[in-house]
Amino acid sequence: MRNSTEIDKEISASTKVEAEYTGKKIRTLSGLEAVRERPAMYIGSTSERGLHHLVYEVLDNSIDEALAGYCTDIQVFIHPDNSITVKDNGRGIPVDNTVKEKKPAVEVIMTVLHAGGKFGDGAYKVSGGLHGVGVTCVNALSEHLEVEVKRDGKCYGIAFTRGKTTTPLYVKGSAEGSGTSVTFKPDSEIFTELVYKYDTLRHRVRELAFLNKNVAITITDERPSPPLQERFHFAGGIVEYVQQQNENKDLINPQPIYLEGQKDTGTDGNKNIIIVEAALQYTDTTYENIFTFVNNINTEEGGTHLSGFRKALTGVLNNYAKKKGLLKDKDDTLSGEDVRVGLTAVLSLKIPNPQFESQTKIKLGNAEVMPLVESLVSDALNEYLEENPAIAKKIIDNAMLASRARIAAKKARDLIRRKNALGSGGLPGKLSDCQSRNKEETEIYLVEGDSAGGSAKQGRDRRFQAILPLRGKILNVEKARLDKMLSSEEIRNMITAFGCGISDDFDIEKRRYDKIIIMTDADVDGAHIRTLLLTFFYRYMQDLIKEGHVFIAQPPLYLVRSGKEHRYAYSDEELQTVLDEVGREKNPYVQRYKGLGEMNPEQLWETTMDPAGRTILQVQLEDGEKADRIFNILMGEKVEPRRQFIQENAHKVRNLDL
Ligand code: 0RA
Repeated sequence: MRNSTEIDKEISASTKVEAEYTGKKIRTLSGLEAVRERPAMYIGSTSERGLHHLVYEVLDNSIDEALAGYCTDIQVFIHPDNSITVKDNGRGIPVDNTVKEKKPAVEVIMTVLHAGGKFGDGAYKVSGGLHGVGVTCVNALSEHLEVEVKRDGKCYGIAFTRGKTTTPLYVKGSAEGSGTSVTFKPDSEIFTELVYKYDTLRHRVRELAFLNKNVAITITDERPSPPLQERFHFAGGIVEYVQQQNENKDLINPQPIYLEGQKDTGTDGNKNIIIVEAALQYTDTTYENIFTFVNNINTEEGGTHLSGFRKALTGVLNNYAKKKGLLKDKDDTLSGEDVRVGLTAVLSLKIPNPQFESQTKIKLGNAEVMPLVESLVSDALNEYLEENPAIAKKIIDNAMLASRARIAAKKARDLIRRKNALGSGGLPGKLSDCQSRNKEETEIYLVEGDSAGGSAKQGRDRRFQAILPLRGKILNVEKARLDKMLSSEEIRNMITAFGCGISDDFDIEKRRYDKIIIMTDADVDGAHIRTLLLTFFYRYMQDLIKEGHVFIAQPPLYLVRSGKEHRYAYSDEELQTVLDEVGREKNPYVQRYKGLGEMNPEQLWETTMDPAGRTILQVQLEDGEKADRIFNILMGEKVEPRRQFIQENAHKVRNLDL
C-alpha cells in the first residue's frame, strides 16, 4: 500500500497541469463547476445515455478493484427513486488524510478531478468516461452521493450534494471485512432523463461478468414488486460469451478455442504488462462476428489489437493448409475474409496505457499491441490445429468454400458494376425513380407486390419519391452465400437502385436516397418479407441502419366511413377511438385492409406516403450483439428457438426493435 505522501505528490502534480490549462481560459472554473457547466463534455450526453454512463463509471472502480485481485463480488441496486447503489467487497477506498489537502483520501477522490486514477495500483484504470475523470464527475452530477467504506474494522460514511461535501467523513460504527458502497441520485437539474432502464444496465453488467470471470455481479431492480434480481458469474469468461452468442448455430468446433497470454512491453525497467485473451468458435454461418474489448471497453471500431488478431488468423490458417496439402491448388491462398467466415470470436485485452484513436474512444491505437497479439494468437492457434487435425480440416474446408463463393460473387458483382457503367445508369427496369438527384431529400419505397407497387407509383410525389416493387419472397440471405444471393434479381435490383454497394464495396456516401422505406402488407407474409429485407440490410449494408436511413411504413389497418367523413385507424385500439368519435349509432362502414393493394393511389398517398401525414418507424440498431442473435434465431436453420422466440415476442412484432 502506498502512503498518503506519495498519493499527495501525484495529486499535486495532476492539479498543476489542470491549473495551467484552465489558467489560459478567459473564465476560470473549479473542476467540478466545469463538469456541471458542460456535463456532456465529460460524460457524453445528459440524456438516457449519460444517465446510464454514471453507473458504468462507478462500476468501473469496483471492476478495477477486482482486476487488482481484491474484489470478488459486486452488487448493483436500482432503488425505487431511481437512485443507484454500487457495492463491492474490495479493500475499501482509503480514508486516511492526504498531506496536501489534509482531507481524507476518499473525499479527495470524490471531489478532485483526475485524483481517482492516482491512487493505489490503478494499473488498469481506464475510466469509461471520456477523460478518465470517473467517479468525481458522477459526484458533480448527482443531487446526492454517499460513500460507505468498510476498512480496518470500521464503517465510515461521507456525503455530498452536487459535488460539495455536506457530511464530512465520520465513523458510523464497527464493521467486519472491507468494501466500498457508493449511492448516488442523478441531478434532475442536469439530466433530461432520470429513469433507469433495467435491460440497459443488465446488458453492461452481464458483459462485465463475461469479461471478468473472477467476479460475480448481482443486479437488483427494487422498483417492481417483488424486486427483480439476477446474478451474473461466468467462470468460463469469454468462452461462455462465445458459446452464448452461438447458442442457436451449428458448430464447427464444439469447444471454443481459448488462449491467454501476457507480455511485459515496458522499457527502461518500467513495467507495461499487456494481457491478451481470446476465444474463437467457427459456425456454419456465412458471416463473421468478432467482438473486441480493451480494459472492458467495447472497441467497436477495432484497432491494432484486431489487426494483429486478423493477421494471425490468416497467416496461420494459410500456412497450415499449405503444409498439410489441403488446398486444391498449391498456389491458392485464403483471404482474410475467407478465414473469418462463420467465425465468432471475443478478443479482450487489459493494457495499462491504452491510446484510443477516434474521438469516441472505440478504436485502439497502440502500435506495440499489433505484433504482440499476432504472435500470441499465432502460437496458440498453431498448437490447437496440430492437436485437433479433424477440426482443423473442417475449418480449412469452410474457408475454401467461402473462397469459392467469394470469387463467384466478385464475378457477379463485376457484372452488376459493368451494367451500371453502361448508359441509363443501369438502373433496374422495375424502378420508378424520382426526379431529384439530391440524396438528402429523396426516398425509395420498397413495396410488396406489383399491384401495390402500381398504386404507390401513381400516388407518390415523383419529385423525391422512388418506387421499387418487390415480387414475392426475397431470398433468405441468412442462409445463402454471397454468390447465390447475388443471383437473386430482387437483391440485385435493390443493390443497383441504392447505389452504395455491399459488404467491402459498401460506401454510404454513394447512396442515392436518404430514406429507404419498407412498405409491406400488415400480415404474416408482409412481416416475413420485412424481416428478410432487414436481415439483408443488417448483414450487407449495416451502416444504412446504423445511420438511421432505414424505415418501416405504417399503412392503416382500417378505413371508417360515416356519411361524408372518412377516417383511418392504424391499430385495433385506434379503431375503437375512431368509432367512438364518429359515433357508432350512425352505423359507420368499416373496411379492414387486407393488403396495400386494396388502397387506391390517393388513399396510399394520404395514409402512408405523404410526409405531412404519415408515420414511419425508424429502424434502430442499438445493440449489435442482440440484433445478431435475433436475426440468427429468426432466419437461421433451427426451428425450436425460432418458435420459442416468436411465442415470447409475439406481442412486440408490430415494432421489431433491433
Ligand atoms: C485507491 C486505493 C485503494 C483502493 C481503492 C482506491 C478503491 C477504490 C474503489 C472504488 C470503488 N471500490 C473501490 N475499492 C477500492 C487501495 C487501498 C489499499 O491499499 O488498501
